[in-house]
Amino acid sequence: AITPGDINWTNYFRLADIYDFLDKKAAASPYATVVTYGKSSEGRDLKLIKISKSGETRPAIFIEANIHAREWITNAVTTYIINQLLTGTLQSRLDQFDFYIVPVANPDGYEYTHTTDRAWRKTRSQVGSCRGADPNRNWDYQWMTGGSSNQPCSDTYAGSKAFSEPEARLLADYYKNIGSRVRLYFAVHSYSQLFLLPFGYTAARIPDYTRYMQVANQAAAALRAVNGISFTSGNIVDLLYPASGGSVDWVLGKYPSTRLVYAAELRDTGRYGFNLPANQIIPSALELIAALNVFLDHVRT
Ligand code: ING
Ligand code: ZN
Repeated sequence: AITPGDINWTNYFRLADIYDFLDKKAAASPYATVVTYGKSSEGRDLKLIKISKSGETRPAIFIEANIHAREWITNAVTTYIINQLLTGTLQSRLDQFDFYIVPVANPDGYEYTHTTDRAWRKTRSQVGSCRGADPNRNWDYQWMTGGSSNQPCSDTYAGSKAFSEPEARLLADYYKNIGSRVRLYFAVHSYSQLFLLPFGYTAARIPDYTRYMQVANQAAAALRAVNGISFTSGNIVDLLYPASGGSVDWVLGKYPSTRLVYAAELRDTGRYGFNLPANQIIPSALELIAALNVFLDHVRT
């Protein structure tokens, strides 16, 4: 058995181990603090780690992972990034930015994928005879305007109303404290190897489409240079499907001056899908960090 908190990047870990890792990293750093920003439907803590050398005055970077329960690779690469920020290759970024990182945005769903159903996507709130809403269809911006379901049993159920799910609502409530300082919002999903540009609710291009595409393509080139993996960049509706009520839509809709707002779909393209073998965590993290460095350089000034 592995001691709680002693996570590594050659295995996937339960929520308690991930939260213990956050606590231990924060205890060991003068710059890191674990924030409990609320409780999930089933009463689990919702946690993020805040890393700031500036007293929270610098431009900020927000990384959200595992809002969908089955997308395990997303928490693994995110804890890897946290570790590199505090004790590794990303430490110098703390002289430029404050970081706010949520490794598991949907802890009830994540635990359910370990105990009961590996393919679970949603939260675990009770809605009549079915459980859960899609926390990436539940945000209060153009909610239920396309690509989401009003059927509680659907995997893309938007919820009974906008922000019915505490996992989405409380993350947004926390975000309001810092949103005006955030320069990059990065929502991490899997799988399909994509850099996705808002919006999900409409096929219309954002005013900054050209710049967003240039930066995403540059990030994809940097990512590919690490292990030869190809990511494609484009609008959510062009590359996937209409999807309203996502976090990136809310962030860009409410904070239009945010310099970059992307969602990523990590490895792979379907061979393993959500069940990406753990020996791909480190290569996935290293290539994502190459892309992240492009995004960070872009929002630096
Ligand atoms: N894909 C995302 C989904 O929620 C997405 C794509 C991202 C849609 C951001 C809207 C906004 O469907 C996965 N794999 O979950
Ligand atoms: Zn997802």
